[in-house]
Amino acid sequence: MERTLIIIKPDAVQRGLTGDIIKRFEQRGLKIIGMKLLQVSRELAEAHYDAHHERPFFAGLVEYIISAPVVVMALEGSDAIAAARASIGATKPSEAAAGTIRGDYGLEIGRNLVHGSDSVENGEIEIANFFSEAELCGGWQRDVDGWVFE
Ligand code: D4T
Repeated sequence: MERTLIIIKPDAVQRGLTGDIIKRFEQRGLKIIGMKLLQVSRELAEAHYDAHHERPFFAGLVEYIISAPVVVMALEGSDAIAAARASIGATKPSEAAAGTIRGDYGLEIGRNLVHGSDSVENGEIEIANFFSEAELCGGWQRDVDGWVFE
């Protein structure tokens, strides 16, 4: 089982898309093991996007992610990293396939609605950055698991 951090970004929360986005991941079969609404601090935003520190869009990206509340989720499932990123769609929403979150709701890269971890290692790191151990329900038994996982 893999874990991924999903961030429903400020534009998606402001546009009232939170419920739809959560529903898509749930219906895919990914199991929610942590979820909360929060306003991201500048410090946390800079840590989360540290890989992009030198990029010209870094400052704008940080301002965007701290500009309004986000909903963060820790999701668990087989191939959770790839499955979530496939559901999210290409980074540039105008190029994202129809049926993906970005392809259905977005146009611009700086308003791309959702984040999903890009590797198993980063998933673990990002979840630890956003959730304390006490906030995660890692071991809960979901009754439908046998109908989702072989
Ligand atoms: P995130 O990390 O938000 O899930 O996005 P991706 O994994 O799909 O894309 P990324 O890491 O390459 O980019 C992180 C974040 O930076 C924004 N961005 C990116 C931007 O505003 N301008 C740009 O030119 C690029 C490449 C969008 C996503």
